[in-house]
Amino acid sequence: MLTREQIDFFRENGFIRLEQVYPPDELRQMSEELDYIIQTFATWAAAWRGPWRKHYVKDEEEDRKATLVAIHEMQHYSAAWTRAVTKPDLADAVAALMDTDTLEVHHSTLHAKPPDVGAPFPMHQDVPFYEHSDGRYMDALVHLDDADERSGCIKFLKGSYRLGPLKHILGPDTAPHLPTDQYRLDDAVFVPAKAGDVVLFHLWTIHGSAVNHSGLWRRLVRVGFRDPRNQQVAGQGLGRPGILVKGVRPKVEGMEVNVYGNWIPQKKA
Ligand SMILES: O=C(O)CCC(=O)C(=O)O
Repeated sequence: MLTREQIDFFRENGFIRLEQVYPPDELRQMSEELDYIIQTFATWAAAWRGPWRKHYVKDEEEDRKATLVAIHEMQHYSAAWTRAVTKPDLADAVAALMDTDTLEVHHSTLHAKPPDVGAPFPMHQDVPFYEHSDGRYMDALVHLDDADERSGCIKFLKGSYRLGPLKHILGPDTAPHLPTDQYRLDDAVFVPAKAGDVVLFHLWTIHGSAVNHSGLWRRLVRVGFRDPRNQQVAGQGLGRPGILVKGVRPKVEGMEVNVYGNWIPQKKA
């Protein structure tokens, strides 16, 4: 269980690192099966693009080489990952921070930065990727490798979740991001973590990360959790019910399950 200090830290800052959520034996299996997924199914051309990137790389060569390996829904490829995303201790911690009695897994996404060339992420909130009606949503970054400033660990703007959902720069040629002159990676605090640690943050916490200059892999898997009462408006996983990891699914007014088991707005009588 979380301490009062941990809950207060999260409320103040909008993020928190939990140490050693996954013990070495579980982590070893997650790591091996993740490598299998990376080699067999993942896309190696997933680096986020856009004009913002020139503020995040040192020169054209670094920009050209920037690489991100990504794939969604690790639990569709590996039983170790099904256990990882539904881990009761993690669900309890997220539910305590969200102050809810019911919690649903919304998605999982791999972000693996290869040695030396791992791509940067612009400052952004995750809300443009999976817009929800309110703030009862948290992301968990499950660390497979030690990550520090040199390997492009996650960085947050402290307390920024209190700004609420912000308007992002969007478009066909760019990943969603916030204006680079107003929201700077240099102003963010970096949160180094060890393999087995989990970094939790609120859906509205502004974050980003730098190029991996370390010579080592920086693999992490983001797992999104929501209160099932918080209805999705748009984006990744829209209409797809997730696995319940705490409590029971409450009946949500205005939504019904269709014949295929997907959530759809209830038809007006
Ligand atoms: O993997 C990273 O460094 C950034 C992750 C991120 O921006 C996200 O999960 O939304």
